[in-house]
Amino acid sequence: MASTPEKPATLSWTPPTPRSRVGITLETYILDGMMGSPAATGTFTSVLNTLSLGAKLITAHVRRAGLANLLGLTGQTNIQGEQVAKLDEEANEILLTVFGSRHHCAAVATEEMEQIVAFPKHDKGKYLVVFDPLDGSSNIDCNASIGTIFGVLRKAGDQAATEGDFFQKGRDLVAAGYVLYGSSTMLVITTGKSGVHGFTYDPTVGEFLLSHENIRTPQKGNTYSINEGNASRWTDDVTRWNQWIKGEDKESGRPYGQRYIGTLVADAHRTLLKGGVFAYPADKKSPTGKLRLLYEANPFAFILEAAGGKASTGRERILDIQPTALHQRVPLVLGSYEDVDAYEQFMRGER
Ligand code: AHM
Ligand code: MG
Repeated sequence: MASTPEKPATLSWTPPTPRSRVGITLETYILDGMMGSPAATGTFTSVLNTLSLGAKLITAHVRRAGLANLLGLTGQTNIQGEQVAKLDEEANEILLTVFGSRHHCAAVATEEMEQIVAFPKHDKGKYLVVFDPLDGSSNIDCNASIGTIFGVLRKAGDQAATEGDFFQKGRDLVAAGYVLYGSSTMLVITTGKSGVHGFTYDPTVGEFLLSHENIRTPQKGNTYSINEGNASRWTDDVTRWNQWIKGEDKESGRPYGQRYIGTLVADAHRTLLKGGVFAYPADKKSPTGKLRLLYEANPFAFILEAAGGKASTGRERILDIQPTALHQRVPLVLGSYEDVDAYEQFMRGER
């Protein structure tokens, strides 16, 4: 008589290798404390989960924009004097709604509104959030990549939040990240020392899944990213750097190739992954630069530094700047450590 094979008492399971960690969602990652942040209390986790919810809701709108009459302009201009696109407004409303309905965030500052928005009854909330709800507005109508940028700051005390509470240096951010609505939607986040991690959205299950663990920016790249149409407005030092980076020199890998999308999230994301340098310098038209310190430059500087790269105005570290206004602009140069270093040498007149 054939004997029945004995069933093992336990089944063994080996955790998947990093490349196949398909079961790790953003929520799990945050909850497990794998980001190793000492600030990862329940409320901090809740802020990050709220951001994730906001990103899912915005991605749903972005993906349907052409069908849901969400392309085009609202006819309004924002406080920066820029035309407001319908998706700008939608994305802003979504983030105000998700943060306004949780108690952990006392107030937010957004590119779309002149003043901060403090949430009544959330005075005891321990966090402040800054965001550019929809970056790259000029790219919406042509189906090119757009994004959302965010930063999380701590709030001291139990009193109602004021604008001054937001004037913290970028190095004091407790978390920063962005969402890129590209060929897929990706959320990249860091709490600083915990490293930079990327999650790709799977629309079939409605989750952000870990796809890029511990992103490191190459020490040196081979592309530069700048709006070359502004060349006639540049200062001499920027012009000299630009000519140098396009010059022929086999040893240093020049000329660099040029890549420019015109959406900071997309240009900085490519630079983060592949290395090289992105620059939006001050020029004759924008004497203090175009990009905004609180919700564009600081989050990206925080991310690039956490990934081993560098971010500066060309003359000083972005994360050391003391903000004095909510919508303050700064020149921004970010990317591979060596490439940003070379740019700074031109600004100091050393090259
Ligand atoms: P936005 O936040 O209103 O979309 O503007 C910021 C954008 C950045 O995404 C991008 O880096 C820059 O403006 C592009 O500016 P330009 O069109 O002058 O090259
Ligand atoms: Mg922007």
